[in-house]
Amino acid sequence: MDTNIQTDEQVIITGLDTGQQDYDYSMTELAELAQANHMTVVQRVDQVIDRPNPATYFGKGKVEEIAEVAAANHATTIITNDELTPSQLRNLEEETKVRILDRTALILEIFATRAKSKEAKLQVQIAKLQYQLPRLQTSASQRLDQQTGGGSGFTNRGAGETKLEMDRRVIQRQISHLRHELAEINRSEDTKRRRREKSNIPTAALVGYTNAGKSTIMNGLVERYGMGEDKTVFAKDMLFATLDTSIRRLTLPSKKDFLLSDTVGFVSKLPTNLVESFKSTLAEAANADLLIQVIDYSDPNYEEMMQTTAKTLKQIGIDNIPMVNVFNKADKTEIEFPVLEGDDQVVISAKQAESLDLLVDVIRKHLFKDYVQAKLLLPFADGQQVSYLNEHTNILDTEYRNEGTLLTVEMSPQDAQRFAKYEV
Ligand SMILES: Nc1nc2c(ncn2[C@@H]2O[C@H](COP(=O)(O)OP(=O)(O)OP(=O)(O)O)[C@@H](O)[C@H]2O)c(=O)[nH]1
Ligand SMILES: [Mg+2]
Repeated sequence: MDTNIQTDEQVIITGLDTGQQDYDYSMTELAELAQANHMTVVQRVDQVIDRPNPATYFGKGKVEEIAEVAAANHATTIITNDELTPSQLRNLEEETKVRILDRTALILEIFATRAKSKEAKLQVQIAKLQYQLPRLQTSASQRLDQQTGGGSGFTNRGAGETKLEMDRRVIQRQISHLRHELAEINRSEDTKRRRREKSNIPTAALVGYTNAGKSTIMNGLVERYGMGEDKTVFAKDMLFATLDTSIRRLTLPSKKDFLLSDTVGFVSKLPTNLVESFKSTLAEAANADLLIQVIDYSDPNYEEMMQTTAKTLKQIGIDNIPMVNVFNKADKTEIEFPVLEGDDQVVISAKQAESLDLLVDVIRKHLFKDYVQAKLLLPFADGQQVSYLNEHTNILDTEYRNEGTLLTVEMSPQDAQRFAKYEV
């Protein structure tokens, strides 16, 4: 069943402008997140204030205004730009009589509908339960009021243990159970990853803001350099189209192989629980030799998006991997594709296959910079070694001598070591 099909819900988005630089942008993004969750934003309400009200997030007058705006627009949900404390959430809901969804819960809802693989589903489920855990009180205490005694189904209920404590325990147990399941999956993923590491193939990881075009670039490169296999990934104009990591092996014309990974995109204020839960998915990027940051150059907020990516990478603990910037979707801008200075940035359009080669040049310069050229003299008896070189290295020149074959070869440092004894 397609869980994405829902009836559109009317919502209002609300935010506190405490003077933060990227406030407007984060509100625009909040509206996009709501749309991604199949909601129709009917109004936006802002409050300029020094700091949030600890009890109700907004000031008292504003809460009344929001309740009125919600009622007048038949909004069934009010979305807040920040994650609320459990008591703020409860108080706001009581005072407005409308469901409150904070930014974190909204992102969790989107992730939950998008998750397809077992791993992604587990990760989202863990993050959701962790979000719920400190927020149980309202519903639990309400249920306690309604309790008629007995028949709760729990036989091990100790004396004095409240319904709330019980609910908490159940959730904690669920979390540890799900973590266990996830660990099982990761163990096998780990094994696969280690195997890849051993194979000594350089690895690049696509990272960046959601909807920037990472998966489209991946597909474009797979089509060009993926050795004829149809292994395209899902790419679509929606936030969080990708929630898993896919890895593809690509072979450049000079027999240079590398692995390219495509993974979940970022958004500002990505909930900590979610980042934590998705660590195993993001680990692929952490193990890369090169990060390729994809940027939607046609988005007026692309600089803020770059900052978000930088912050998120830091949050995951990735801070010492070389990174190149790929300014994508240039076809949607007025900008001519300029050739940028240096080897660390490039302007492309994933929709124009030729421009992908500009990116390939950048990748090549980084991933294969340790490659060396050497002249090797292989005796005719060592024909097997020649076939290996033919298959795995870039042979620039071949000469037949009396003593054997003289090859000029470009190869990885590992291969150079392996063939050192043939060097002339
Ligand atoms: N015009 C234009 N559209 C592009 C370009 N690159 C990607 N797109 C479109 O942008 C949308 C998002 O592309 P994806 O490749 O799914 O983006 P992503 O970065 O993988 O996004 P997530 O998986 O959600 O993080 C799709 O509709 C693509 O067709 C480009 O260079 N030009
Ligand atoms: Mg994607």
